[in-house]
Amino acid sequence: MKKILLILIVSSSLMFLGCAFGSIFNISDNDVTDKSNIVLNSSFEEGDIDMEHFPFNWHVLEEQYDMIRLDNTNFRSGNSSILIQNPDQKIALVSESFTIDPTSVYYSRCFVKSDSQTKKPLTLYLFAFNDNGDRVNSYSKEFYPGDDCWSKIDFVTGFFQSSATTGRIVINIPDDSEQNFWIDDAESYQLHRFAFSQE
Ligand SMILES: [Ca+2]
Repeated sequence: MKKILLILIVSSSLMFLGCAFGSIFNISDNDVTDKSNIVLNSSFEEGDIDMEHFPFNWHVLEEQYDMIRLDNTNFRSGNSSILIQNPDQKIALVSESFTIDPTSVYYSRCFVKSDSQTKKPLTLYLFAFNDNGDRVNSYSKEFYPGDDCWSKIDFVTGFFQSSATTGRIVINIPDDSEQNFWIDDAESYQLHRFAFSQE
């Protein structure tokens, strides 16, 4: 009973704070090698490079469309990444939705690169929604890209609200018109399920 109570207390705290809990579960790249990434077009390989077109299965506000395109000269995996050119406003890059099991632990990550050290952070989010489309969980992590190399942002999440059924990855790019930003391999993996007492 004490164990169940402890789980409930930790669960309530994390839901309230809406934070990730990497300190509880230490996840490495090896933990996802036999798992399936659930984010569609996570490597930004699907789209029309010749038309400098937007990648399939990702969304952005219509007025920001022209600042974003696929790039086949800079990529971390495959043959392309997404390039955000000299953004003079904040841009939210939103994935297609995917199914969430609220009793599972998820590992999410993306890789980012910029021309030089940034003063404003780029933020990776995992949002969970219920069947009505209401956001019921929000997890995030900030990162300051720099040094003209690919860097990883990642976090582990769990203890979702029981009503959570779908999720989306969102990448917030800062307004910094002196920078180009590249993003590749924006992924999420379902790792483990929690066991719950049936009493
Ligand atoms: Ca790629």
